[in-house]
Amino acid sequence: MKKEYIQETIAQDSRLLLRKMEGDAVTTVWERHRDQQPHCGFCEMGLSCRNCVMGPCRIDPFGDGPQQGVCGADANIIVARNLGRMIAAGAASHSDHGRDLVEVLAKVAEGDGSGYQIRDGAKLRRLAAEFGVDVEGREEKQIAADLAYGMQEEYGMRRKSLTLLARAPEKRRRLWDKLNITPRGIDRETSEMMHRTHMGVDNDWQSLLLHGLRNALSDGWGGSMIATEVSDILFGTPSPRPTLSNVGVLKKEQVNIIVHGHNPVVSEMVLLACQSPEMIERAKARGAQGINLAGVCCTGNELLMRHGVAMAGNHLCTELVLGTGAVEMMIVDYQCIMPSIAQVATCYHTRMVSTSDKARFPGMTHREFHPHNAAGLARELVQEAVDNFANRKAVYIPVEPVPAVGGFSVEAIVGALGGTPEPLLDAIKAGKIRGAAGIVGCNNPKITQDHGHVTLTRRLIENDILVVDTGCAAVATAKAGFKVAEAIQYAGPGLKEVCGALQIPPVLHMGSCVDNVRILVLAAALANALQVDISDLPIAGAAPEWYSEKAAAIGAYFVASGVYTVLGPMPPITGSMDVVHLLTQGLEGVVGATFAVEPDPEKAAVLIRERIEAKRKALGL
Ligand code: XCC
Ligand code: SF4
Repeated sequence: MKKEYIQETIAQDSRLLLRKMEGDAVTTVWERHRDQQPHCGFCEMGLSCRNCVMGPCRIDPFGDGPQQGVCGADANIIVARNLGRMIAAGAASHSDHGRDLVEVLAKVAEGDGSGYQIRDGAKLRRLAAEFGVDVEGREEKQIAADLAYGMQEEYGMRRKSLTLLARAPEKRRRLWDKLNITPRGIDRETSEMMHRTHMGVDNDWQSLLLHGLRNALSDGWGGSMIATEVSDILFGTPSPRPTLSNVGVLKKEQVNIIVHGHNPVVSEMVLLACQSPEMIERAKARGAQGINLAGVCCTGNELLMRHGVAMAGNHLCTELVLGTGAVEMMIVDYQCIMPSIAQVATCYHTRMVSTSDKARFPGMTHREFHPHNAAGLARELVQEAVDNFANRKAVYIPVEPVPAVGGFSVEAIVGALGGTPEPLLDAIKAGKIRGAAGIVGCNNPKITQDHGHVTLTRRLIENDILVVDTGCAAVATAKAGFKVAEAIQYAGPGLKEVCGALQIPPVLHMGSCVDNVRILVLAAALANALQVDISDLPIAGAAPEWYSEKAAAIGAYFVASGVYTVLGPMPPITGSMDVVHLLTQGLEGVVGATFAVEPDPEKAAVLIRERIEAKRKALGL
């Protein structure tokens, strides 16, 4: 029997597909979430530990039962250790994605990266200069080789601090040094977190949390930043271009292929294959009008940012898109790919293909991508998708797509402003724009899909706060129609005037999850221009529907960089009020920013507005 349950989604396409798939007797994430109720209270509070085999242990939150694990760890230690491992997993995921890109860059430099190439040579040179690589009079491949080598070193133990930290304001860097949280090596900080959280190592909860910040910074200013920058070098730096969003981007008359995951190394090659005249001919010979590539989740965002490829949906849409019966093939790489989706696909004709040696899924065909075979394999897969068009049965595409504009890299934003951040600063100083907020992160079945993102965004732009967003948040607001120039009608008068003059939307799509570093870079540039610290700026971050360990790492590097960050879902820390107080209050006096937790987006908007106004006042604005 069905229990009383929160509304699943505010997105019309999701709602219609969900009803349809119930009819198809397909189980989705929402049903499985219901089946898990009630969630384990110990785990929800972060009070369970299975870090060793003297346990597993749990702490009684009511004080009647045990207050220590077998080893003697108390609630503070267990909660801090669990959070630390969560951050480590998130940092590892982003950074390993970055590593894969550096490997492709190295292959291209060796002349062995068949099919991949350097598309933004100017950016290659800029990055190389930051890494101290000689660029004068040298060929791109030589520069790329040295840059790739320098980046590989960032991952290990040969640095005292990460190279790209130099982009942060000096005040911030001095603070990190003083707190001893300057990240040294990307893998080093993650590895050290796993070490510290082993039984009998770091048993000071505050010291554990500080290392959590260092570990997160190794992601934000290290692994993720490398991922974004190398993606730009290999695939081009994004610039504004129109696109479409929601499940209506699928085309009844065409072969539909969906890419899902995170690393553009796969999706870029699939895009090239879809554009090949030979494949399009093949599709036509089989009765389709063409080949339509669309994305979901972040690899979709990568393609959207650089090529305007349409976006079929965010995290909680990844099962639903298959319910259209219109998808010939879904090609996945890694991260955020629910292991359920191949099972969903069995009800339709969709072929499911996994491509990464480190990410396999039950029921998917595994076809592994490597630089030397990527172009050929992508063509083979597209050909198989085309041939699968013949197996289509009933198709249900219940909505029309919503237009959007993506592609707002820092370079593009500064370009739109005429080459310097000054006009944006002037608008902020004049109070036309009160400040800016970065809205990021996932969907989570604990929150009505897109409700958090859309409501928070609406309230902020209404109040003249510029919104930049990434990841699944960015897809939510695209589907809601906030990402077109006409959306200034929803903005307050000042924001409306500024965005209207620049002909940009009031909500700027800055990319995928690793692209949250674009927000860091923009914030650092604004702080540097004003000669203040990031924590002095009238800005804030929010993750209204986050679910993933990666989002925990992102939130932590935002806060450690000085950005006040409001989370929707509560992280598993309530078992320790000491930890809760440190993260939501104490950190203000340490790094100049804290977390807040507020699942109601209306109230989250108020928190962010208060923060921004307080920062304006402190700056004398
Ligand atoms: Fe995944 Fe990046 Fe979250 Fe979306 S937002 S659910 S992490 S795809 Ni980053
Ligand atoms: Fe229990 Fe300590 Fe082992 Fe954790 S590390 S399982 S608290 S004995």
